[in-house]
Amino acid sequence: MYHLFKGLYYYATTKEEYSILILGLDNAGKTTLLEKIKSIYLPGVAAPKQGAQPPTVGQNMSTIPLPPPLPSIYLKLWDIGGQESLRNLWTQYYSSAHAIVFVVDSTDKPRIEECRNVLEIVVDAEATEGIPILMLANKQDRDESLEVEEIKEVFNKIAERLSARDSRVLPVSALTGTGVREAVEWLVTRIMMNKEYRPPLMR
Ligand code: G3D
Ligand code: MG
Repeated sequence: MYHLFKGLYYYATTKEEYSILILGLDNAGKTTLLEKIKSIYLPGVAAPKQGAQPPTVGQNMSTIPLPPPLPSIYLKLWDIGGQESLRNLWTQYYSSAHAIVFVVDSTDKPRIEECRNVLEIVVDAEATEGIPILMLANKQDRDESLEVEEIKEVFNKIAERLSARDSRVLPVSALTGTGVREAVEWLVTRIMMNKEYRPPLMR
């Protein structure tokens, strides 16, 4: 009897947890995105403001229980610093990640090639094989931003190599929140479709 109750309690209180890595160059908007997602899905968390994000040293992590009507799971979001010196730390997170979000500053045309090269290294890493990759063309609220179609073109070469992979490019503004729910919903659908290949943790 005790074991039955223990089992029932476990099933009633345990949820699947999926880890999502938020990557991209420094200043792309990774921390703003994490803060925005928190403000949408966690009660009482304020939205991020312009001028309020210090450059990320190390990492920010947040675990978010998704509210209905989304599936009852935890998303564990990792925002790891994007400065060149920090990028070699990313690889340590790959094998436990269920999806990767690659944030692009759509207004930073001079660095778009660097962006492409960095993403290429990420998708070529063995430990990211077979997990969904979402590219976000961020800062779409700014007039001078590249259109999502232009960003798609830049990433076309990688996208060809990703053909067998689950990937997508979506326009967002981490600051205003436009497109952020759609991005989270795409991720949730894909990580759950992929759960046989990369199972969630239970907690
Ligand atoms: P990072 O964590 O990738 O390094 P941050 O990037 O989240 O720190 O953001 C870098 C700067 O871009 C910040 O400017 C932030 O407000 C801004 N930013 C992030 N996302 C958006 C967006 O969608 N639209 C606009 N217009 N700005 C954005 P500050 O001035 O705070 O340093
Ligand atoms: Mg940051």
